Amino acid sequence: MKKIFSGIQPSGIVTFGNYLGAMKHFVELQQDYDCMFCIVDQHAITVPQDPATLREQKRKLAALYMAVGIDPKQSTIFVQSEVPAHAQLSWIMQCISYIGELERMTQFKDKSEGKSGVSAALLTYPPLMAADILLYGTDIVPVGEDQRQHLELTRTLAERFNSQYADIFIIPEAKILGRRIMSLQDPEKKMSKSDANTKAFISMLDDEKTMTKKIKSAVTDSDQDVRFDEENKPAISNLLQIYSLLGDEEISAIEAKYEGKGYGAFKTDLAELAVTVLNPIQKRFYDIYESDEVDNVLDAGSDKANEQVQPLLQKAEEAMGLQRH
Ligand code: AQP
Repeated sequence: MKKIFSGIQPSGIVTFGNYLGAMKHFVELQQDYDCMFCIVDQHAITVPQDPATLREQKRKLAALYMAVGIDPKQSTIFVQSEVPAHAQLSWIMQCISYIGELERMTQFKDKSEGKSGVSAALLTYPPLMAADILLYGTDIVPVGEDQRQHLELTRTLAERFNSQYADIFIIPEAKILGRRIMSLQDPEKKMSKSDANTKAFISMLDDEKTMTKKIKSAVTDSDQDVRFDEENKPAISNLLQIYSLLGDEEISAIEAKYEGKGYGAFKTDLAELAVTVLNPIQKRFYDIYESDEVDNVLDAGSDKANEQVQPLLQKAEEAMGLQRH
């Protein structure tokens, strides 16, 4: 069975962007692949996090993975920092990365722009991501469009290591899961769980009232046509995309349904659809979150992951001369 690795940062509560762009697809993929779903807390601390909140968000993310349908009997759910090999291999990956190629990453540029105290780890985020993926002999990495560039770098680093030291890493393929879901307040910006403007995203744990309010106050384009046109009507196109993914309905069918009806009717129905989809997920979430299941699953997940990564980490260290014998 082919191997999949994918991670989500516990840097906030998972949004519709993370869900529709990544998590929703994981549920189907777990039927056909051996999946490792990681809560990448070491990535999250590349920008400042409140420690208690970060801890809580990790547990919430684990419960959300399960609530959306990841079955811990089929897939492995675990926390990155509980598997030290990620940081160990990350150092090796940093040693073979060039500063220039890391500075070219758009995520680094976006997250460091205009900030004075940018952490070195924000720059070395991609070598850690490469380590996450390569450690498991991953064949396929399902991610949103926003992560394509990091995946390309992972492949470059794996090829570089294989040719300079030892041919031990599988070169992973990216499986791009769909278009980016954009901010509800600025359709030029992607929807992000750490956006300071909470109106910009819908969190998977927003209550009915909050979710409805956010959808109704989402920016729209100047006319009233519910029509998909990313270039000229990016805001309504984004909402159409969300509607289509949530309801598993073709965009053309949605356009036909709202012809001549304007943005108001469309937004009211989109809010209702979002509430209908999220209600059962949230119910499952609270049942899981309040039980021992989260810790039991994470304990078992890190045991399994720690066991799996040792042989490859050892080979990588030996190849570079780090092991004494
Ligand atoms: N807006 C998006 N549209 C589609 N897919 C998205 N993903 C993230 N945002 C969107 C996908 O979600 C998965 C997990 O992402 P992540 O948590 O590892 O990091 P991220 O891409 O930086 O996500 P956020 O929400 O923007 O987090 P913050 O605010 O902390 O930076 C990935 O597969 C990603 O492609």
